Amino acid sequence: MSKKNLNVGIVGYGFMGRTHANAFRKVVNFFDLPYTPVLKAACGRDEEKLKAYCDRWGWESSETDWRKLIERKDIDIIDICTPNDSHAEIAIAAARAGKMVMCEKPLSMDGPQGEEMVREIEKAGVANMVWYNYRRVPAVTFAKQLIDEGRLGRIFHYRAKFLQDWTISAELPQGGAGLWRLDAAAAGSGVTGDLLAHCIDTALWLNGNMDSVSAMTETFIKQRTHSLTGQVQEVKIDDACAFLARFGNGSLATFESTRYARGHKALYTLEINGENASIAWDLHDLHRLQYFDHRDRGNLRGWRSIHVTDGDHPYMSKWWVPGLQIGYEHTFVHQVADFIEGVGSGQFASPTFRDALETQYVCDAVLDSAKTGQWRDVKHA
Ligand code: SOE
Repeated sequence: MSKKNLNVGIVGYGFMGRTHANAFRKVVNFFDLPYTPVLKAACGRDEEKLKAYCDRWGWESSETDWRKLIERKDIDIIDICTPNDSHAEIAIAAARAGKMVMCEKPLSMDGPQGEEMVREIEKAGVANMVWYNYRRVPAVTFAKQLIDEGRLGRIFHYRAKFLQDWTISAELPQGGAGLWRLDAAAAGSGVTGDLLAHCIDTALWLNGNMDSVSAMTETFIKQRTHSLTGQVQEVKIDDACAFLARFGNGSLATFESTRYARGHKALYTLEINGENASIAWDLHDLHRLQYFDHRDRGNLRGWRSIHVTDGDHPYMSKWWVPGLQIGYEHTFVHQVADFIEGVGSGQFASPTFRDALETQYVCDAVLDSAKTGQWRDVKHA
């Protein structure tokens, strides 16, 4: 490891490649960290696009083969921003080479593949993390603090949704840049692994382990042209998924995700109802946490809309002045900050690969339940 610097080698330059590069660049301007991330090298197959990406974001060098990137002695962290079907191969090779690994969500194509990744990363003993960024929206982190303080009391209900509408057109192809999310061979699953995985990660973090699930899924458009082959092929992903869940703490939950909710672009909402208090959060109003406390004096009781922008709110003392809000991109900055703090302290920040495997197990149980029409128990990592 170069002194005081952590040299990052990123694989992939799409949407996530941009969010991560932005976070690696900005983090030291706002956070005092034990190491400084350096944008050392970016890797991708298309040389022209790679060059444009490096020029725009300031990556010092480039590689067109991720194996070469991993072999490089001057790289400390491998950051994986590729489609889901390549996470395992890259992460395992990186771990074996002694690199720290940051991996885009979901961890893997399924639970068994995730288990192999956890085995390898833990054997290598390297720092590791999966980019479930919504945990690090200050309002969501604040919700976690309120729950951990016991303010909600016994939890009865957890409710989450992630709604989009970008795949309604039957003309939209599957496969290739961006659209690999519609191709089961590259994505593993549809909304379950792509969107519900976010909801599940947050839920496990806020509300503990899930015991069992009962799910239904649907694929509304059965065939789409594949961008890479030009052939009309069967669509094998789930376009929509809804499931019921029982948590270990006795609470009941409902989860829903779809890419067919006309009018919704990225509506992630969650609500938790406890004996004493409830909280609600909405990605479209991400800097606010809604809070209701039954212990307030009766005639003053009501939902408070807390503007999570004060210096004593999570992460906010690092940014501007109270009242000025931050947004989506900052969740990635927080993730880098926590990762680097974890490297410094030796206490790896969550979600580690092992934490993310738990989400994978829930996804597996959900998909299996939808296929069999049966309740399924969730395996635990
Ligand atoms: C899909 O449209 C997507 O980009 C997901 O892949 C991301 O994880 C989510 O944060 C936003 O939506």
